[in-house]
Amino acid sequence: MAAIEKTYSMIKPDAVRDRKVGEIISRIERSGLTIERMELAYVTVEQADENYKHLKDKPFYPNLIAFMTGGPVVKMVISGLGAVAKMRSLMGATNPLEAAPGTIRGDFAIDVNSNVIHGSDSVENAEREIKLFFGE
Ligand code: IDP
Ligand code: MG
Repeated sequence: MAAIEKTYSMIKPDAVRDRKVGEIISRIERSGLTIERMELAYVTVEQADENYKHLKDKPFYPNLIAFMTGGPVVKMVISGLGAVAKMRSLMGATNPLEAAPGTIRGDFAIDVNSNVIHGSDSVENAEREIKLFFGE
């Protein structure tokens, strides 16, 4: 039985630039999840480093940090039954080439370098990311 939990998500700079915010938010709401907090803001280099520290050794890491700090994102705290897994399934696979049609990445993203949306992968990481991006 799924519990009510919180997750952290952000609409990435590519999707904000391309005016996809409204469509993405309506999918989240339509799924039954609740947007508890939402803010348009720039991610700092420090926040991007912390959020993606598991990828520090990857060749694409410098590009990832530049991409994530290169324009505003929409930061969100989202709550609901099984919110972490539900957001991950709404988002689709990390690589948009593998993301199913009907998922956010499957429908809006072109390649893995700019894949439209972030979502926490566990309840523990969600708590950490909410503190990192909303500061509490
Ligand atoms: P996730 O965003 O689905 O949780 P992670 O493996 O945590 O996937 O990777 C974080 C982010 O790093 C991805 O969303 C994507 O922006 C970027 N990324 C992951 N793998 C690649 C890659 O192979 N090339 C370029 N960017 C990547
Ligand atoms: Mg991840």
